[in-house]
Amino acid sequence: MTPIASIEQLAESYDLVIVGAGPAGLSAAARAAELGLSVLLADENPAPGGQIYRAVTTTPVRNRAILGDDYWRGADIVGRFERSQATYAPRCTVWSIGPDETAPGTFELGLSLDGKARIISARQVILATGAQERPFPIPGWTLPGVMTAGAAQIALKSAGAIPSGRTVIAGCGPLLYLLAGQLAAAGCQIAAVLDTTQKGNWSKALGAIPDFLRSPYFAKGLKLMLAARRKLRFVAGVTSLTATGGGKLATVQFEQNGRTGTIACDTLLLHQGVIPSVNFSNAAGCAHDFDAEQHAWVPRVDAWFASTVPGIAIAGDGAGIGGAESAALRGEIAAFGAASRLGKLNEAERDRQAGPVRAELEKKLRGRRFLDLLYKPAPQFLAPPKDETIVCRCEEVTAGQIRDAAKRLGVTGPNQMKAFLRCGMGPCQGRLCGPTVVELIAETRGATPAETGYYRLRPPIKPVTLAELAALPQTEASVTAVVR
Ligand SMILES: Cc1cc2nc3c(=O)[nH]c(=O)nc-3n(C[C@H](O)[C@@H](O)[C@H](O)COP(=O)(O)OP(=O)(O)OC[C@H]3O[C@@H](n4cnc5c(N)ncnc54)[C@H](O)[C@@H]3O)c2cc1C
Repeated sequence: MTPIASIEQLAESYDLVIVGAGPAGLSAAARAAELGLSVLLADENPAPGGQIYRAVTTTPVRNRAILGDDYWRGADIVGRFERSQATYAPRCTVWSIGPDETAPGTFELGLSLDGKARIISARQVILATGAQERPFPIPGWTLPGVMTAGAAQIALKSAGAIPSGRTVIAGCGPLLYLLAGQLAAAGCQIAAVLDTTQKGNWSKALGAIPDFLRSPYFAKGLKLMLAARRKLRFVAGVTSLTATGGGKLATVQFEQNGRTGTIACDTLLLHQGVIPSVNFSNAAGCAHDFDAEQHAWVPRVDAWFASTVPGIAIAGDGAGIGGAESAALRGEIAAFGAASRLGKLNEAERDRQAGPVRAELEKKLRGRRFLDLLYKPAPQFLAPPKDETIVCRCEEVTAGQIRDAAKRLGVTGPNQMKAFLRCGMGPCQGRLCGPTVVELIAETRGATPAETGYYRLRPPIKPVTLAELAALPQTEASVTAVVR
Protein backbone atom coordinates (compact mmCIF):
# COMPACT_ATOMS: atom_id res chain seq x y z
CA MET A 1 0.00 0.00 0.00
CA THR A 2 1.27 3.47 -0.84
CA PRO A 3 -0.01 6.20 1.46
CA ILE A 4 -0.66 9.68 0.09
CA ALA A 5 0.37 12.62 2.29
CA SER A 6 -0.74 15.49 0.07
CA ILE A 7 -3.39 15.94 -2.59
CA GLU A 8 -0.75 16.66 -5.25
CA GLN A 9 0.49 13.07 -4.92
CA LEU A 10 -2.76 11.68 -6.33
CA ALA A 11 -2.67 10.40 -9.92
CA GLU A 12 -4.94 12.03 -12.52
CA SER A 13 -6.93 8.83 -12.88
CA TYR A 14 -7.37 5.33 -11.46
CA ASP A 15 -9.05 2.18 -12.69
CA LEU A 16 -10.97 2.07 -9.44
CA VAL A 17 -11.62 4.64 -6.72
CA ILE A 18 -13.06 3.29 -3.47
CA VAL A 19 -14.63 5.66 -0.97
CA GLY A 20 -14.40 4.44 2.64
CA ALA A 21 -11.73 2.40 4.43
CA GLY A 22 -13.97 0.23 6.60
CA PRO A 23 -13.99 -3.57 6.18
CA ALA A 24 -15.80 -3.28 2.82
CA GLY A 25 -13.47 -0.70 1.31
CA LEU A 26 -10.29 -2.30 2.67
CA SER A 27 -11.20 -5.75 1.33
CA ALA A 28 -12.36 -4.34 -2.00
CA ALA A 29 -9.10 -2.40 -2.38
CA ALA A 30 -6.89 -5.35 -1.47
CA ARG A 31 -8.75 -7.72 -3.81
CA ALA A 32 -8.89 -5.24 -6.72
CA ALA A 33 -5.17 -4.50 -6.40
CA GLU A 34 -4.46 -8.27 -6.32
CA LEU A 35 -6.45 -8.51 -9.57
CA GLY A 36 -4.17 -5.92 -11.19
CA LEU A 37 -6.29 -2.75 -11.03
CA SER A 38 -4.83 0.64 -10.18
CA VAL A 39 -6.73 1.44 -7.00
CA LEU A 40 -7.20 4.52 -4.84
CA LEU A 41 -8.83 4.05 -1.43
CA ALA A 42 -9.87 7.41 0.05
CA ASP A 43 -11.19 7.88 3.59
CA GLU A 44 -11.80 10.96 5.68
CA ASN A 45 -10.28 9.39 8.82
CA PRO A 46 -6.60 9.53 9.72
CA ALA A 47 -6.28 5.72 9.91
CA PRO A 48 -7.95 2.75 8.20
CA GLY A 49 -10.70 0.68 9.84
CA GLY A 50 -14.03 2.47 9.26
CA GLN A 51 -16.52 2.36 12.12
CA ILE A 52 -15.97 -1.06 13.64
CA TYR A 53 -12.19 -1.16 13.29
CA ARG A 54 -11.72 2.58 13.80
CA ALA A 55 -8.11 3.38 14.71
CA VAL A 56 -7.28 -0.34 15.11
CA THR A 57 -3.62 0.38 14.25
CA THR A 58 -3.36 3.59 16.29
CA THR A 59 -5.78 3.38 19.25
CA PRO A 60 -4.36 4.32 22.65
CA VAL A 61 -6.64 1.65 24.24
CA ARG A 62 -4.09 -1.03 25.17
CA ASN A 63 -6.26 -3.36 27.26
CA ARG A 64 -7.62 -5.65 24.54
CA ALA A 65 -10.54 -6.79 26.70
CA ILE A 66 -12.13 -3.31 26.55
CA LEU A 67 -12.87 -3.25 22.82
CA GLY A 68 -13.14 -7.04 22.48
CA ASP A 69 -11.91 -9.69 20.03
CA ASP A 70 -14.15 -8.56 17.15
CA TYR A 71 -12.45 -5.18 17.16
CA TRP A 72 -8.90 -6.54 17.09
CA ARG A 73 -9.76 -8.82 14.17
CA GLY A 74 -9.68 -5.64 12.09
CA ALA A 75 -5.87 -5.67 12.26
CA ASP A 76 -5.83 -8.64 9.82
CA ILE A 77 -8.04 -6.82 7.30
CA VAL A 78 -5.90 -3.70 7.55
CA GLY A 79 -2.75 -5.85 7.29
CA ARG A 80 -3.88 -7.45 4.03
CA PHE A 81 -4.67 -3.99 2.61
CA GLU A 82 -1.27 -2.67 3.73
CA ARG A 83 0.46 -5.49 1.87
CA SER A 84 -1.46 -4.68 -1.34
CA GLN A 85 -0.41 -2.41 -4.21
CA ALA A 86 -3.33 0.00 -3.62
CA THR A 87 -2.88 3.72 -3.00
CA TYR A 88 -4.34 5.02 0.26
CA ALA A 89 -5.45 8.60 0.90
CA PRO A 90 -6.25 9.09 4.61
CA ARG A 91 -7.85 12.35 5.87
CA CYS A 92 -9.27 12.65 2.38
CA THR A 93 -12.94 13.55 2.00
CA VAL A 94 -14.68 12.73 -1.25
CA TRP A 95 -17.36 15.35 -1.78
CA SER A 96 -18.60 14.91 -5.32
CA ILE A 97 -19.08 12.38 -8.04
CA GLY A 98 -20.38 12.80 -11.56
CA PRO A 99 -19.71 11.76 -15.13
CA ASP A 100 -16.37 12.89 -16.57
CA GLU A 101 -17.50 14.67 -19.70
CA THR A 102 -14.03 14.55 -21.25
CA ALA A 103 -14.00 10.73 -21.15
CA PRO A 104 -17.48 9.17 -21.54
CA GLY A 105 -18.13 6.19 -19.29
CA THR A 106 -15.76 7.41 -16.58
CA PHE A 107 -16.31 9.46 -13.42
CA GLU A 108 -15.03 12.71 -12.05
CA LEU A 109 -14.57 12.82 -8.27
CA GLY A 110 -13.96 15.84 -6.06
CA LEU A 111 -11.65 15.20 -3.10
CA SER A 112 -10.18 17.36 -0.34
CA LEU A 113 -7.14 16.75 1.82
CA ASP A 114 -5.60 19.26 4.21
CA GLY A 115 -7.75 22.09 2.93
CA LYS A 116 -6.84 21.51 -0.72
CA ALA A 117 -9.22 20.13 -3.32
CA ARG A 118 -8.58 18.11 -6.47
CA ILE A 119 -10.68 16.56 -9.20
CA ILE A 120 -9.54 13.13 -10.37
CA SER A 121 -11.11 10.56 -12.62
CA ALA A 122 -12.01 6.90 -12.19
CA ARG A 123 -13.16 4.19 -14.57
CA GLN A 124 -15.06 2.41 -11.81
CA VAL A 125 -16.15 3.52 -8.34
CA ILE A 126 -17.04 1.52 -5.25
CA LEU A 127 -18.88 3.42 -2.54
CA ALA A 128 -18.04 1.74 0.78
CA THR A 129 -19.30 4.58 2.92
CA GLY A 130 -20.91 2.31 5.52
CA ALA A 131 -23.66 2.97 7.99
CA GLN A 132 -24.75 5.78 10.26
CA GLU A 133 -26.70 5.66 13.48
CA ARG A 134 -30.42 6.00 12.98
CA PRO A 135 -31.61 9.42 14.15
CA PHE A 136 -33.15 9.24 17.63
CA PRO A 137 -35.13 12.48 18.10
CA ILE A 138 -36.43 12.86 21.64
CA PRO A 139 -37.26 16.07 23.51
CA GLY A 140 -33.98 17.54 24.72
CA TRP A 141 -31.68 15.54 22.40
CA THR A 142 -29.89 18.74 21.35
CA LEU A 143 -28.84 19.60 24.93
CA PRO A 144 -25.10 19.59 25.65
CA GLY A 145 -24.43 16.25 27.34
CA VAL A 146 -26.61 14.24 24.95
CA MET A 147 -24.85 12.47 22.13
CA THR A 148 -25.09 9.25 20.17
CA ALA A 149 -23.62 6.10 21.66
CA GLY A 150 -21.61 5.69 18.45
CA ALA A 151 -19.99 9.08 19.01
CA ALA A 152 -18.90 7.94 22.48
CA GLN A 153 -17.47 4.78 20.92
CA ILE A 154 -15.53 6.88 18.38
CA ALA A 155 -13.98 8.87 21.27
CA LEU A 156 -13.10 5.63 23.06
CA LYS A 157 -11.51 3.94 20.05
CA SER A 158 -9.65 6.93 18.68
CA ALA A 159 -8.63 8.73 21.87
CA GLY A 160 -9.22 6.30 24.75
CA ALA A 161 -11.70 8.89 26.14
CA ILE A 162 -14.87 8.04 28.10
CA PRO A 163 -17.67 10.32 29.37
CA SER A 164 -17.01 11.65 32.84
CA GLY A 165 -19.73 11.53 35.51
CA ARG A 166 -22.94 9.52 35.42
CA THR A 167 -23.85 8.16 32.00
CA VAL A 168 -27.17 6.76 30.83
CA ILE A 169 -27.34 4.69 27.65
CA ALA A 170 -30.75 4.47 25.98
CA GLY A 171 -32.22 2.81 22.93
CA CYS A 172 -32.14 -0.58 21.26
CA GLY A 173 -30.14 -2.86 19.03
CA PRO A 174 -27.17 -5.19 19.46
CA LEU A 175 -24.68 -2.31 19.36
CA LEU A 176 -26.35 -0.77 22.41
CA TYR A 177 -25.29 -3.73 24.55
CA LEU A 178 -21.83 -3.83 22.96
CA LEU A 179 -21.27 -0.12 23.60
CA ALA A 180 -22.54 -0.38 27.17
CA GLY A 181 -20.11 -3.25 27.77
CA GLN A 182 -17.16 -1.47 26.15
CA LEU A 183 -17.73 1.77 28.05
CA ALA A 184 -18.24 -0.04 31.37
CA ALA A 185 -15.03 -2.03 30.82
CA ALA A 186 -13.20 1.22 30.10
CA GLY A 187 -14.30 2.59 33.49
CA CYS A 188 -17.32 4.69 32.50
CA GLN A 189 -19.83 5.14 35.33
CA ILE A 190 -23.01 3.79 33.75
CA ALA A 191 -26.05 4.84 35.78
CA ALA A 192 -28.51 2.81 33.69
CA VAL A 193 -29.23 1.17 30.36
CA LEU A 194 -32.76 2.11 29.23
CA ASP A 195 -33.85 -0.47 26.66
CA THR A 196 -36.55 0.70 24.21
CA THR A 197 -36.92 -2.67 22.41
CA GLN A 198 -40.66 -3.17 21.78
CA LYS A 199 -42.00 -6.25 23.57
CA GLY A 200 -44.29 -6.96 20.59
CA ASN A 201 -41.27 -7.31 18.29
CA TRP A 202 -40.41 -10.68 19.85
CA SER A 203 -43.47 -12.31 18.28
CA LYS A 204 -42.77 -10.66 14.91
CA ALA A 205 -39.19 -11.98 14.97
CA LEU A 206 -40.22 -15.52 16.00
CA GLY A 207 -40.20 -16.92 12.45
CA ALA A 208 -36.60 -15.78 11.98
CA ILE A 209 -35.35 -17.52 15.14
CA PRO A 210 -34.18 -20.82 13.55
CA ASP A 211 -31.69 -19.02 11.28
CA PHE A 212 -30.62 -16.79 14.13
CA LEU A 213 -29.90 -19.78 16.37
CA ARG A 214 -27.57 -21.18 13.67
CA SER A 215 -25.82 -17.84 13.19
CA PRO A 216 -22.71 -16.43 14.86
CA TYR A 217 -24.86 -13.57 16.21
CA PHE A 218 -26.71 -15.81 18.65
CA ALA A 219 -23.88 -16.64 21.04
CA LYS A 220 -22.30 -13.19 20.73
CA GLY A 221 -25.58 -11.31 21.17
CA LEU A 222 -26.69 -13.40 24.13
CA LYS A 223 -23.36 -12.87 25.88
CA LEU A 224 -23.51 -9.08 25.38
CA MET A 225 -27.12 -8.81 26.48
CA LEU A 226 -26.66 -10.98 29.56
CA ALA A 227 -23.55 -9.04 30.56
CA ALA A 228 -25.40 -5.72 30.23
CA ARG A 229 -28.32 -7.07 32.28
CA ARG A 230 -26.13 -8.68 34.96
CA LYS A 231 -23.58 -5.96 35.50
CA LEU A 232 -25.55 -2.77 34.91
CA ARG A 233 -28.87 -1.29 36.02
CA PHE A 234 -31.01 -2.43 33.09
CA VAL A 235 -34.52 -1.09 32.50
CA ALA A 236 -36.45 -2.99 29.78
CA GLY A 237 -39.62 -1.93 27.98
CA VAL A 238 -38.97 1.83 27.98
CA THR A 239 -41.66 3.60 25.94
CA SER A 240 -40.79 7.28 26.31
CA LEU A 241 -37.62 9.31 26.86
CA THR A 242 -37.02 12.99 27.58
CA ALA A 243 -33.71 14.71 28.28
CA THR A 244 -34.04 17.76 30.52
CA GLY A 245 -31.76 20.45 31.86
CA GLY A 246 -31.22 24.18 31.80
CA GLY A 247 -28.38 24.82 29.39
CA LYS A 248 -27.02 21.30 29.75
CA LEU A 249 -28.29 17.82 30.47
CA ALA A 250 -29.37 17.24 34.07
CA THR A 251 -31.80 14.29 33.99
CA VAL A 252 -33.33 11.73 31.71
CA GLN A 253 -37.00 10.95 32.26
CA PHE A 254 -38.49 7.70 31.02
CA GLU A 255 -41.70 5.72 31.07
CA GLN A 256 -41.90 1.98 31.64
CA ASN A 257 -45.18 0.08 32.08
CA GLY A 258 -47.04 3.38 32.58
CA ARG A 259 -44.69 4.44 35.39
CA THR A 260 -42.36 7.42 35.13
CA GLY A 261 -38.75 7.35 36.25
CA THR A 262 -36.08 10.05 36.45
CA ILE A 263 -32.33 9.55 36.51
CA ALA A 264 -29.87 12.36 37.22
CA CYS A 265 -26.98 12.13 34.78
CA ASP A 266 -24.20 14.08 33.06
CA THR A 267 -24.21 12.22 29.74
CA LEU A 268 -27.01 10.55 27.81
CA LEU A 269 -25.98 8.27 24.97
CA LEU A 270 -28.71 7.50 22.44
CA HIS A 271 -28.70 4.66 19.94
CA GLN A 272 -31.45 2.87 18.02
CA GLY A 273 -29.54 0.86 15.46
CA VAL A 274 -27.76 1.72 12.26
CA ILE A 275 -29.02 2.41 8.74
CA PRO A 276 -27.15 2.59 5.44
CA SER A 277 -25.47 5.91 4.89
CA VAL A 278 -27.07 6.83 1.57
CA ASN A 279 -26.08 10.46 1.04
CA PHE A 280 -23.33 9.60 -1.43
CA SER A 281 -25.20 6.98 -3.42
CA ASN A 282 -28.24 9.26 -3.50
CA ALA A 283 -26.21 12.21 -4.82
CA ALA A 284 -24.60 9.90 -7.38
CA GLY A 285 -28.08 9.25 -8.80
CA CYS A 286 -28.33 5.58 -7.75
CA ALA A 287 -31.87 4.24 -7.27
CA HIS A 288 -32.93 3.40 -3.71
CA ASP A 289 -35.78 1.35 -2.28
CA PHE A 290 -37.34 1.39 1.15
CA ASP A 291 -36.52 -1.89 2.92
CA ALA A 292 -39.47 -2.50 5.23
CA GLU A 293 -37.62 -5.00 7.46
CA GLN A 294 -34.52 -2.84 7.97
CA HIS A 295 -36.90 0.12 7.96
CA ALA A 296 -34.43 2.16 5.94
CA TRP A 297 -33.63 3.36 2.43
CA VAL A 298 -31.27 0.97 0.71
CA PRO A 299 -29.57 1.39 -2.69
CA ARG A 300 -30.73 -1.02 -5.39
CA VAL A 301 -27.79 -3.29 -6.27
CA ASP A 302 -27.27 -6.48 -8.30
CA ALA A 303 -25.43 -9.66 -7.34
CA TRP A 304 -22.06 -7.83 -7.82
CA PHE A 305 -23.24 -4.86 -5.76
CA ALA A 306 -23.40 -2.78 -8.92
CA SER A 307 -25.86 0.10 -8.50
CA THR A 308 -28.31 1.34 -11.11
CA VAL A 309 -25.63 3.83 -12.29
CA PRO A 310 -23.28 1.85 -14.56
CA GLY A 311 -19.74 1.92 -13.13
CA ILE A 312 -20.75 2.62 -9.52
CA ALA A 313 -20.97 -0.26 -7.05
CA ILE A 314 -21.95 -0.03 -3.39
CA ALA A 315 -20.42 -2.45 -0.91
CA GLY A 316 -20.71 -3.04 2.82
CA ASP A 317 -23.31 -1.65 5.18
CA GLY A 318 -23.96 1.20 2.73
CA ALA A 319 -25.80 -1.35 0.58
CA GLY A 320 -27.95 -2.63 3.48
CA ILE A 321 -26.95 -3.47 7.03
CA GLY A 322 -25.19 -6.81 7.16
CA GLY A 323 -22.45 -6.37 9.78
CA ALA A 324 -18.69 -6.08 9.55
CA GLU A 325 -17.83 -9.59 8.36
CA SER A 326 -20.40 -9.43 5.56
CA ALA A 327 -19.14 -5.95 4.68
CA ALA A 328 -15.66 -7.34 4.04
CA LEU A 329 -17.06 -10.14 1.86
CA ARG A 330 -19.32 -7.76 -0.05
CA GLY A 331 -16.28 -5.57 -0.70
CA GLU A 332 -14.48 -8.55 -2.26
CA ILE A 333 -17.46 -9.39 -4.47
CA ALA A 334 -17.78 -5.77 -5.60
CA ALA A 335 -14.06 -5.82 -6.50
CA PHE A 336 -14.54 -8.97 -8.63
CA GLY A 337 -17.43 -7.20 -10.37
CA ALA A 338 -15.38 -4.05 -11.05
CA ALA A 339 -12.41 -6.08 -12.33
CA SER A 340 -14.67 -7.97 -14.68
CA ARG A 341 -16.29 -4.80 -16.01
CA LEU A 342 -12.80 -3.46 -16.67
CA GLY A 343 -11.91 -6.59 -18.62
CA LYS A 344 -9.32 -7.88 -16.10
CA LEU A 345 -11.33 -11.05 -15.43
CA ASN A 346 -13.67 -12.91 -17.75
CA GLU A 347 -17.08 -13.74 -16.36
CA ALA A 348 -16.33 -17.44 -15.85
CA GLU A 349 -13.19 -16.63 -13.86
CA ARG A 350 -15.02 -13.92 -11.91
CA ASP A 351 -17.74 -16.39 -10.95
CA ARG A 352 -15.25 -19.11 -10.05
CA GLN A 353 -13.15 -16.87 -7.80
CA ALA A 354 -16.13 -15.18 -6.17
CA GLY A 355 -17.95 -18.49 -5.50
CA PRO A 356 -16.42 -19.29 -2.09
CA VAL A 357 -16.74 -15.65 -0.99
CA ARG A 358 -20.41 -15.70 -1.88
CA ALA A 359 -20.97 -18.93 0.07
CA GLU A 360 -19.28 -17.39 3.10
CA LEU A 361 -21.40 -14.25 2.75
CA GLU A 362 -24.58 -16.30 2.83
CA LYS A 363 -23.48 -17.80 6.16
CA LYS A 364 -22.58 -14.42 7.63
CA LEU A 365 -25.92 -12.91 6.68
CA ARG A 366 -27.82 -15.71 8.37
CA GLY A 367 -29.58 -14.41 11.46
CA ARG A 368 -29.64 -10.75 10.39
CA ARG A 369 -33.37 -10.82 9.72
CA PHE A 370 -34.07 -11.71 13.34
CA LEU A 371 -32.08 -8.68 14.49
CA ASP A 372 -33.84 -6.39 12.00
CA LEU A 373 -37.27 -7.52 13.17
CA LEU A 374 -36.51 -7.57 16.88
CA TYR A 375 -34.82 -4.19 16.97
CA LYS A 376 -37.14 -2.25 14.70
CA PRO A 377 -37.59 0.98 16.69
CA ALA A 378 -40.97 1.81 18.21
CA PRO A 379 -43.08 4.28 16.16
CA GLN A 380 -42.79 7.01 18.81
CA PHE A 381 -39.00 6.95 18.47
CA LEU A 382 -39.18 7.13 14.67
CA ALA A 383 -41.74 9.98 14.49
CA PRO A 384 -41.56 11.98 17.74
CA PRO A 385 -45.08 12.57 19.12
CA LYS A 386 -44.22 15.82 20.95
CA ASP A 387 -44.45 18.78 18.57
CA GLU A 388 -41.62 20.71 20.23
CA THR A 389 -39.04 17.99 19.51
CA ILE A 390 -36.35 19.28 17.17
CA VAL A 391 -36.03 17.11 14.08
CA CYS A 392 -33.64 19.01 11.80
CA ARG A 393 -30.81 20.01 14.11
CA CYS A 394 -29.00 22.14 11.52
CA GLU A 395 -32.00 24.38 10.76
CA GLU A 396 -33.84 23.84 14.09
CA VAL A 397 -37.06 22.59 12.53
CA THR A 398 -39.47 20.87 14.93
CA ALA A 399 -41.75 17.85 14.55
CA GLY A 400 -44.75 20.18 14.97
CA GLN A 401 -43.65 22.40 12.05
CA ILE A 402 -43.25 19.36 9.80
CA ARG A 403 -46.63 17.92 10.78
CA ASP A 404 -48.26 21.30 10.25
CA ALA A 405 -46.70 21.74 6.79
CA ALA A 406 -47.74 18.21 5.79
CA LYS A 407 -51.30 18.67 7.08
CA ARG A 408 -52.22 22.31 6.56
CA LEU A 409 -50.05 23.15 3.56
CA GLY A 410 -50.38 19.73 1.96
CA VAL A 411 -46.64 19.12 1.60
CA THR A 412 -46.36 15.64 0.11
CA GLY A 413 -42.68 14.76 0.38
CA PRO A 414 -39.30 15.65 1.88
CA ASN A 415 -38.05 17.66 -1.12
CA GLN A 416 -41.05 19.96 -1.01
CA MET A 417 -40.64 20.15 2.79
CA LYS A 418 -37.08 21.44 2.26
CA ALA A 419 -38.44 24.33 0.21
CA PHE A 420 -40.98 25.24 2.90
CA LEU A 421 -38.95 24.73 6.08
CA ARG A 422 -35.27 24.36 5.03
CA CYS A 423 -35.06 21.02 6.87
CA GLY A 424 -32.25 18.97 5.29
CA MET A 425 -30.49 22.06 3.93
CA GLY A 426 -27.83 22.40 6.64
CA PRO A 427 -24.28 21.06 6.67
CA CYS A 428 -25.33 17.46 7.42
CA GLN A 429 -27.38 17.40 4.19
CA GLY A 430 -30.33 15.72 5.87
CA ARG A 431 -28.27 12.86 7.33
CA LEU A 432 -29.70 13.54 10.79
CA CYS A 433 -33.25 14.50 9.87
CA GLY A 434 -34.06 12.76 6.58
CA PRO A 435 -35.45 9.50 8.03
CA THR A 436 -37.51 11.38 10.65
CA VAL A 437 -38.91 13.90 8.17
CA VAL A 438 -40.04 10.98 5.98
CA GLU A 439 -41.69 9.26 8.98
CA LEU A 440 -43.53 12.41 10.04
CA ILE A 441 -44.84 13.17 6.55
CA ALA A 442 -45.86 9.53 6.07
CA GLU A 443 -47.64 9.43 9.44
CA THR A 444 -49.48 12.72 8.85
CA ARG A 445 -50.60 11.79 5.35
CA GLY A 446 -51.42 8.15 6.12
CA ALA A 447 -48.78 7.01 3.60
CA THR A 448 -45.82 4.64 3.87
CA PRO A 449 -42.19 5.86 3.91
CA ALA A 450 -41.77 4.14 0.52
CA GLU A 451 -44.61 6.25 -0.92
CA THR A 452 -43.25 9.38 0.72
CA GLY A 453 -39.76 9.16 -0.82
CA TYR A 454 -36.49 10.67 0.38
CA TYR A 455 -34.46 13.84 -0.13
CA ARG A 456 -32.86 14.21 -3.55
CA LEU A 457 -29.27 15.18 -2.77
CA ARG A 458 -26.70 17.07 -4.78
CA PRO A 459 -22.92 17.34 -4.42
CA PRO A 460 -21.06 18.57 -2.45
CA ILE A 461 -21.96 15.60 -0.29
CA LYS A 462 -19.71 16.81 2.54
CA PRO A 463 -18.95 20.42 3.46
CA VAL A 464 -16.22 21.96 1.29
CA THR A 465 -14.93 25.50 1.61
CA LEU A 466 -15.16 28.18 -1.07
CA ALA A 467 -11.36 28.51 -0.87
CA GLU A 468 -11.00 24.83 -1.79
CA LEU A 469 -13.38 25.20 -4.71
CA ALA A 470 -11.79 28.46 -5.89
CA ALA A 471 -8.33 26.89 -5.87
CA LEU A 472 -9.36 24.06 -8.21
CA PRO A 473 -7.64 24.24 -11.58
CA GLN A 474 -9.99 25.93 -14.05
CA THR A 475 -10.60 25.01 -17.66
CA GLU A 476 -10.82 27.73 -20.29
CA ALA A 477 -14.54 27.02 -20.62
CA SER A 478 -15.19 27.42 -16.89
CA VAL A 479 -13.28 30.74 -16.80
CA THR A 480 -15.08 32.22 -19.81
CA ALA A 481 -18.39 31.10 -18.30
CA VAL A 482 -17.99 33.61 -15.45
CA VAL A 483 -15.47 36.24 -16.70
CA ARG A 484 -16.87 38.92 -18.96
C1 LIG B 1 -20.88 4.85 14.95
C2 LIG B 1 -20.90 3.40 14.59
C3 LIG B 1 -20.19 2.49 15.34
C4 LIG B 1 -20.20 1.13 15.00
N1 LIG B 1 -19.49 0.26 15.79
C5 LIG B 1 -19.56 -1.05 15.52
C6 LIG B 1 -18.91 -2.00 16.36
O1 LIG B 1 -18.23 -1.62 17.31
N2 LIG B 1 -19.06 -3.31 16.08
C7 LIG B 1 -19.80 -3.74 15.02
O2 LIG B 1 -19.92 -4.95 14.81
N3 LIG B 1 -20.40 -2.88 14.20
C8 LIG B 1 -20.31 -1.55 14.41
N4 LIG B 1 -20.96 -0.67 13.60
C9 LIG B 1 -21.69 -1.18 12.44
C10 LIG B 1 -20.64 -1.04 11.34
O3 LIG B 1 -20.79 0.07 10.59
C11 LIG B 1 -20.08 -2.27 10.72
O4 LIG B 1 -21.02 -3.19 10.30
C12 LIG B 1 -18.98 -2.05 9.67
O5 LIG B 1 -18.10 -1.06 10.12
C13 LIG B 1 -19.49 -1.71 8.28
O6 LIG B 1 -18.38 -1.67 7.44
P1 LIG B 1 -18.34 -0.81 6.11
O7 LIG B 1 -17.01 -1.07 5.49
O8 LIG B 1 -19.55 -1.05 5.31
O9 LIG B 1 -18.40 0.72 6.57
P2 LIG B 1 -17.66 1.55 7.69
O10 LIG B 1 -16.87 0.70 8.58
O11 LIG B 1 -18.67 2.45 8.27
O12 LIG B 1 -16.63 2.44 6.85
C14 LIG B 1 -17.04 3.49 6.02
C15 LIG B 1 -15.92 4.51 5.97
O13 LIG B 1 -16.20 5.44 4.93
C16 LIG B 1 -15.80 6.73 5.36
N5 LIG B 1 -16.52 7.70 4.55
C17 LIG B 1 -17.86 7.84 4.42
N6 LIG B 1 -18.15 8.83 3.55
C18 LIG B 1 -16.96 9.31 3.11
C19 LIG B 1 -16.60 10.36 2.20
N7 LIG B 1 -17.53 11.06 1.55
N8 LIG B 1 -15.29 10.60 1.99
C20 LIG B 1 -14.33 9.88 2.64
N9 LIG B 1 -14.62 8.88 3.51
C21 LIG B 1 -15.91 8.61 3.74
C22 LIG B 1 -16.23 6.71 6.83
O14 LIG B 1 -15.63 7.72 7.57
C23 LIG B 1 -15.76 5.32 7.24
O15 LIG B 1 -14.42 5.34 7.63
C24 LIG B 1 -20.94 0.70 13.90
C25 LIG B 1 -21.66 1.62 13.13
C26 LIG B 1 -21.64 2.96 13.46
C27 LIG B 1 -22.42 3.93 12.62
